[in-house]
Amino acid sequence: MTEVSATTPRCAVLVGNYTSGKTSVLEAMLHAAGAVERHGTVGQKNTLGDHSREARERQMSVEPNFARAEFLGDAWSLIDCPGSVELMHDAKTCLMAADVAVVVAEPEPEKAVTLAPLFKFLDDHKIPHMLFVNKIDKAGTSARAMMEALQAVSTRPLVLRQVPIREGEAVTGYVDLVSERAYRYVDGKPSELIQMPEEMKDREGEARQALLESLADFDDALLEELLEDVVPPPQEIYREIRKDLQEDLIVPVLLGAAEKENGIVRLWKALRHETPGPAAGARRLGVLETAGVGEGDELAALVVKTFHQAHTGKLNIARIWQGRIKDGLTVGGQRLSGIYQLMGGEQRKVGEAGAGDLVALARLESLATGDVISAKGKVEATLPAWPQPAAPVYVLAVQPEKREDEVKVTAAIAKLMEEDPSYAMRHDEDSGQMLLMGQGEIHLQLAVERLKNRYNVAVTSSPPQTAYRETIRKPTKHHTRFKRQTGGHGQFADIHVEVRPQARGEGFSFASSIVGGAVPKQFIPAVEHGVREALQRGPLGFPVVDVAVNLVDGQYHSVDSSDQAFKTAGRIAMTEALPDCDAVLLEPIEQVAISVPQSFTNKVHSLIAGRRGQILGFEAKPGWDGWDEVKAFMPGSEIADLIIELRSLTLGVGFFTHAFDHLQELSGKEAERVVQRREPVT
Ligand SMILES: Nc1nc2c(ncn2[C@@H]2O[C@H](COP(=O)(O)OP(=O)(O)OP(=O)(O)O)[C@@H](O)[C@H]2O)c(=O)[nH]1
Ligand SMILES: [Mg+2]
Repeated sequence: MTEVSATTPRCAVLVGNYTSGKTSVLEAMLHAAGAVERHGTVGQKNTLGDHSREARERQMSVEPNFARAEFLGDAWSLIDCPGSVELMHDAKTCLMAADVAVVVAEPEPEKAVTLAPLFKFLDDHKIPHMLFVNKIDKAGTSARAMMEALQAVSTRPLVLRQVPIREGEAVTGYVDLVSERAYRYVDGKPSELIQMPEEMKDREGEARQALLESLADFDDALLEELLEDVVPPPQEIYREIRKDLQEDLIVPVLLGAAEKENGIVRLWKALRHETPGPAAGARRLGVLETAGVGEGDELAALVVKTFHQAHTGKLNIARIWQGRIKDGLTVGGQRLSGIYQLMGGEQRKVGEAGAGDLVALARLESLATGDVISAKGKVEATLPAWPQPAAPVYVLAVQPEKREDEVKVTAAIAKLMEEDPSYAMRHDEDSGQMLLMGQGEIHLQLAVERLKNRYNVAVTSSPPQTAYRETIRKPTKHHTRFKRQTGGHGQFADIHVEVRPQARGEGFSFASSIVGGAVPKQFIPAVEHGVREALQRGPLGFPVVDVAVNLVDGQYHSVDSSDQAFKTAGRIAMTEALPDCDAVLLEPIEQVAISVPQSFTNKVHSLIAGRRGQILGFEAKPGWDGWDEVKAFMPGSEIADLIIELRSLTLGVGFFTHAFDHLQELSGKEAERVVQRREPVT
């Protein structure tokens, strides 16, 4: 591991769409900086990142990877975030530690749209970011088409800083548009300076002009120079780029191929020269105000990720924005004794950490992601712009394989939720099921695997039950006499009830029009109790709603009548009466709002139609340039796996929210299927 340098450490966070190559870029950066000896690859499962079992098995990042490196004397923390949209919450909270974000993208123009939600997040939070277009080694497309597609999803102007040099199909190097120098890629090593190829000159001149014009939009002096045909010196251009990046006015774009380490030293140098120090990030986040300290040396730190580890307990990853943190600090009633630097799966104990550093704080139980720490310990307030987890879009009913594990499962899921608040858990009263909710199939599979691997509890999972109801369409009158003679006291209750349907949503109501004490007052609540019990499961097998019951007459016996007898009579009366009332199934209808880039809106219309939905309308999504929001009513049963189809239709970027709206009659084949699937009473 490299030693920490004297300069203030900075933090770069690698983000981008799924499999764009972030973990590969991390590996290449670490190798180029000499922080790891061997350049591992994701395919060979020997990268520093993705060391967890779940990540290696999938060959994808399933949690952020943390590493440190020193490049040309500067200390850096690097965070490589998972790219899957289902794991986006981790990326968002880790971005709260960033001095700069490096968006790792792919060159194919059609993939650009997948970056839209991420760009929006970066833009909304004003996080300085650059774009590293990876996999340039297999790029068939022109840089121009690629830039156009990427620009369409970024509100900030993208500024291309390199043009690729091609030999036939292959990209063999690049021209740096600021220094106007040409380089040839050398795999696994820094690029070699070469003579600028003659045929590149026109293209280079054009691209350089575009770069200067973008910068001139934010600087009058530069604009004047351009108008007067004065060529600005490279130093001035670098200065402008640095200033504009730091103010989040532009997005510099660099090219490369992580697996071959092409373009990586260039990326490092851009980061080195242009990334602001932690004071800027602290201002952007308002972290000092939240910590209640002024600018200076007083401690202000922010927890951006929490891990629960089976043996070592809780680990909180914190960025120190200002001041120093030392062992011995009391946080939430506990004494801090364990500050670690992280290098992939390796942890190195250090007694303290200073401004700019990113460290793991061990065994502080009361601390969690989003917490701000000052010298007084954990601060009550949270950051104003702290990212909120997305509402769950996918649900599974989970059941421990061993019944006695129920408490263990609940406790373990609570830990998973602390690590990633975009999980949720709920006990469904209706079905008695424990529902685990999250951001998609992978997200929930991961939870199930982690329960097993880390907490040693095995659960089975199944799709959740839909909360069907039933109601009646016809009124009826019913007479029940309940009479039993068993030794000593007998039981006697006699009632006449009228049952009638109510309007949708009115629920259940019970009344009594008994006169003259045919059923004594004290027994009437027992009748209602019995009626309610019977309504828990109607003739179709589901809870009965929107029914009015009136107790109109009855008889009692001075010795044998009791609460129990009248309750039983109430239940029997309903069980016998309901089959005469033309029962009908009710299915929950939810209002959904589906958000997609406009090019996918038509697909969403057919998606809704295919799921028995009813479109209510669509409009441009506020705050989302080029996106629509389609509103529709959709049956609850169709929402369970909606996200899977929606993502597969929209390259993964579509998302939705939903809320119960009303119950609606369901008949025909669909209703028959539901009734048949209903488990028999046991
Ligand atoms: N051709 C080519 N393939 C690459 C390059 N960099 C990464 N890959 C491949 O792209 C795939 C994904 O690489 P990762 O580094 O795991 O991508 P990631 O962005 O970390 O993926 P997630 O974290 O799962 O989102 C792997 O199969 C890599 O081998 C590159 O420069 N060129
Ligand atoms: Mg990765």
